[in-house]
Amino acid sequence: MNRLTSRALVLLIALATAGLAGVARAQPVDGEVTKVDKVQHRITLRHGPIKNLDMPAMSMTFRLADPSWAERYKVGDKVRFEADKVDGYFVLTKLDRLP
Ligand SMILES: [Cu+2]
Repeated sequence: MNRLTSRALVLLIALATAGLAGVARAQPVDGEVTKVDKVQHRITLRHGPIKNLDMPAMSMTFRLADPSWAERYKVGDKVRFEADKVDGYFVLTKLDRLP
């Protein structure tokens, strides 16, 4: 393999890898807290489209990566979050309150 071909191949592999990772990686999404369940540690959000979960805007309930979020967030909070599917459940993996 000549040098140019091998460099092109490396670039192609890098692009393909980045593309695959991009599909699966969670991205920040904006939402609003509409319900907090402090007993079961769930938060319901009205949220925008979640690309990594192939999900349109909707209202739905999430499990929490950090149960203490159920104490720290309240109805009406505007949030920016990341979500993933873990063991068949939709889970908030990152959660921040927007000003
Ligand atoms: Cu949803």
